[in-house]
Amino acid sequence: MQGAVLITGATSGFGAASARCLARQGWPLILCGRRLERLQALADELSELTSVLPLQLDVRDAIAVRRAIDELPDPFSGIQVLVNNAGLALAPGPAQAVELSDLHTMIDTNITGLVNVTHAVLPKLIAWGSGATIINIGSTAAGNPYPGSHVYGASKAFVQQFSYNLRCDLQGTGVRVTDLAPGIAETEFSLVRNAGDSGAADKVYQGTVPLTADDVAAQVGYIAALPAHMNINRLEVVPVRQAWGPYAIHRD
Ligand code: NDP
Ligand code: 8X3
Repeated sequence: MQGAVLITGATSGFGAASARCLARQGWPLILCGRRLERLQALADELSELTSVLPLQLDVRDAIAVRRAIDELPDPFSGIQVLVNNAGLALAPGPAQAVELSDLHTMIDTNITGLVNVTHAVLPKLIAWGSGATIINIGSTAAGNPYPGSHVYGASKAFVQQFSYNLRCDLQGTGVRVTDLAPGIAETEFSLVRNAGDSGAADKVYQGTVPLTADDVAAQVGYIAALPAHMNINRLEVVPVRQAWGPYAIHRD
């Protein structure tokens, strides 16, 4: 029997693609995000494949998150898989030049929001036991510093270490935890990061072959369906065209 999958950030990008992938695998889906119309449209699209609950939720609101999780109706109350995907980058300039409020929004969403949802869902995952899974969407930015990554990359380093630390606490419960860390992927991510400037967003992907949302969703589907005795601690996935650069040396 498959329990429900709760996906945060299902209105776009990896989250929406993961919903489509997991629906094809027959998982009941709880689709979360702030834009209810998009959630409703996706739920309508997938309703022939599986049962879907659209759930308008801002992950930054701990009280609303707790209430929504505690009040889930059947058949969605038994959660087997949590996909902590909601997140964003803002303010691509240097840390010393950007608005403090943008830095706070990244911390509130990528760190506090992810912790809010995890803490609310953990009792259900532990109750499910063997075969339950948390998939946290991290990033190559967690361990790969670059200009303008400041709080974004640091928030993904938190996601990586939190994932590892959770594994220690969940030892013996059967609940698995994976930090799924993609590299450059074409979604609405760059449009959000560049405050709606589509020219700047398009430039990020120009002349290269980035990952697609479906590429990342396929990894989510793979991890969710692993045999219950296996745990992938971290899965870093990048396009062939993406590799590391040298240290930047400042010279006089
Ligand atoms: P998108 O911008 O396409 O999707 C982001 C999703 O996050 C949206 O569904 C959005 O929904 C949701 N979201 C943002 N803020 C909140 C909030 N406060 N509460 C609830 N949901 C929220 O980007 P991606 O699909 O690319 O990003 C998904 C994840 O992947 C993020 O964590 C991102 O950091 C990570 N990532 C992205 C990479 C890339 O190159 N694209 C690479 C590596 C990691 P809504 O606005 O409706 O609330
Ligand atoms: C998003 C990928 O390269 O913009 O996490 O940091 S990158």
